[in-house]
Amino acid sequence: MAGEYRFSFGPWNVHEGADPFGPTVRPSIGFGTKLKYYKQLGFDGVQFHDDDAVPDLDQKSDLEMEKVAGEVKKMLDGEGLVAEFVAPRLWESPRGIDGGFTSNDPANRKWAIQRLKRTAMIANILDARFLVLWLAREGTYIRESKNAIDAHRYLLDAINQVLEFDKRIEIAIEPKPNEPMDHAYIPTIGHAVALASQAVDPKRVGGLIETAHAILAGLDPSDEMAFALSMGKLWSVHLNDQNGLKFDEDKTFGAANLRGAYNQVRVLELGGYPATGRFVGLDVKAMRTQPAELATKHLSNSRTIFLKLVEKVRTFPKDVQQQCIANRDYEALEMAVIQHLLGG
Ligand code: GLO
Ligand code: MG
Repeated sequence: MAGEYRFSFGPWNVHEGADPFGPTVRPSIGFGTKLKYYKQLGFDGVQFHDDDAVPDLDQKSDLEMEKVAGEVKKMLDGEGLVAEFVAPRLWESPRGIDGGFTSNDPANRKWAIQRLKRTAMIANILDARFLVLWLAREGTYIRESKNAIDAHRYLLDAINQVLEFDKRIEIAIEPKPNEPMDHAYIPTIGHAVALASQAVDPKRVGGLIETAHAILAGLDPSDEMAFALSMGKLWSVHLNDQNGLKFDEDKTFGAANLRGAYNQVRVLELGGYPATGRFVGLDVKAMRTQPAELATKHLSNSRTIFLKLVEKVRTFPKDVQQQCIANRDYEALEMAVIQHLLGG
C-alpha cells in the first residue's frame, strides 16, 4: 500500500524551531544531510524553493545558477530521489516585502516575473514537472494599499508570462487566506481554478491544497480537495493539521482532527489519487519543544498516520454504509465511522 502512494516534503520541514517570539532552538542541518533523511523516513520526493536548490539566487548569473542546479540534480540522483516541484521564494527578498507580482512598484513586479522564469529553468534542470505558487505576500495588510483588481490581473500576467516562456512547465497554485498578510489574494482552490481558467494555457495551471490553509479559510480540506479532483486540478497536497483559527500550525497530519484527516484520505482514495502518480506532500513542522535528535518524527508519524487511515478507508464496511444511506440513517452512519476509527 505504501508503494501506491509516494510521499514528499521540503527541506524547510526539518527546521531550527524559530518562531516570531523566539530564536532557533535546534542546530541547522545542511541540505546534503537532510537529503539522507528522505529514504530513511519513507519519502521519495523533494519539494524545493528555488533558493533551496540555488542559494543566493538573485546574486547569481544564469550560468552560475544552472551549474549549482546541475549539482543538486546529481545529489538527488545519488540518493535515488526525485524533485517534485520548485517554488519561487519571493517572500524573503527585500524586493518582495510588499509582494512581488502584486507590488505597487513596477520594478519589483518585473523582478518577480524574472525570478519565476528562473525558477522554471531550475525546475527543468531538476526534472520537476511543475512550479508551486504559494502567494505569501501577494495581498495586503490594509486594503487601501493596493488596487485588488489590478493585483489579480498582475497575478494572471505573471502566470501567462512563465507559461509562454516555458511551453512545458506547469503551475500549481497553493491557496492560503492569510499569514503573513492580513489578507492574501487567491485564498481558496476555487479562486485558483478560476484564475487557471483565464490563463493562456489553462490545462497547465492547477492547484496544491494544504489542510491548514483550507481550515484557516473556514473550509473543509476534504471538500476543497474533492472540488479540485472533480476539475482534474489536484496536482499535490500539503497534508498537515490545524487546531482551529490561529497561526498556521503545520501540525502532524491527523493530530488535531483525526476524522478530518480520515475524510481527506477518503477523498484521495475516491479520486484515484495514487494512480495519478502525484505525490502526497507533508508540510508539517516539528514542535519547538522537540529536541534536535527527535525533530524528524513529525514527518514519519504523519506518513504512518496517513497509511493507517488509507487502511481505515479501505476496510470501512461498504454494506453498512449503503444500508445507512438507503435508510437515510446518518446517525447510524456517523456511529459506524466513529466505531471504525476507534478500532471496534
Ligand atoms: C506556508 C506554506 C509554505 C509553502 C512552501 C511551498 O504557509 O505552506 O510552506 O507550502 O513555501 O511553496
Ligand atoms: Mg504548504
